[in-house]
Amino acid sequence: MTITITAFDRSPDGGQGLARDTRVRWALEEVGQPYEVRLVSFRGLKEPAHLALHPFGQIPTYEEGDLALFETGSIVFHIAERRAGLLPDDACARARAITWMFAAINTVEPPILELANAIVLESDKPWNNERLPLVKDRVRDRLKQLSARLGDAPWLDGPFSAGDLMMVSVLLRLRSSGLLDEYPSLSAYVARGEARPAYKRAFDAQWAVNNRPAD
Ligand code: GTB
Repeated sequence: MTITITAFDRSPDGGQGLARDTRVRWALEEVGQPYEVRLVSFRGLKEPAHLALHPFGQIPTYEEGDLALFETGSIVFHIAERRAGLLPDDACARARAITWMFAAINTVEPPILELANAIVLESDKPWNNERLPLVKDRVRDRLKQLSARLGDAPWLDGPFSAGDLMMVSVLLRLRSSGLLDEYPSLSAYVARGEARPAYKRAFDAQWAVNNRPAD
């Protein structure tokens, strides 16, 4: 059955891979599942046809036959559950990998999004200079804890899993802030993720869309 995801018609990052369709593309590439992409404009996101798929008017979405999903955590979990390659067979190891998926989006991603908002949306606010260091320190707290848990291991819990895919995807958003460089083991962890052939295919696919000639 054909799988169709949605992505920005033109991502504001110009193809740096930071929009969240990249993590879904990556998961599909890891399990060797071909997919199609429907590009949506910012206006299209808020139109009824897209809102029927995504109540919050965002990308990405995932369609497979009668099934329509939104939320990257749910989409990546769905892909990982149904095809081999992203979750271990052992029940306990599988539960731990799923726990890391939740940790990525529930515990690590929120302060990173807070930082992105502080930098992109709040830089002109009179209180931003005072608040920004606090927001950065909240990100550092999480990075320190994550780095301590990762230690010298290549991945968070045994072989690469959907937990690592989500965690690396979340951490990638930090690169331009320089904060990741303060934690060399996490920088190396993210680099290992980016070096995976499946990530490269996902990145290249979204890059090509975002750098195609103007219509
Ligand atoms: N929790 C949802 C999920 O994980 O699926 C969040 C989805 C989401 O935030 N989607 C964003 C969106 O559609 C795109 S990824 N925004 C449009 C809107 O809300 O109207 C967020 C994103 C966008 C752009 C960059 N960038 O250019 O650097 C990075 C991340």
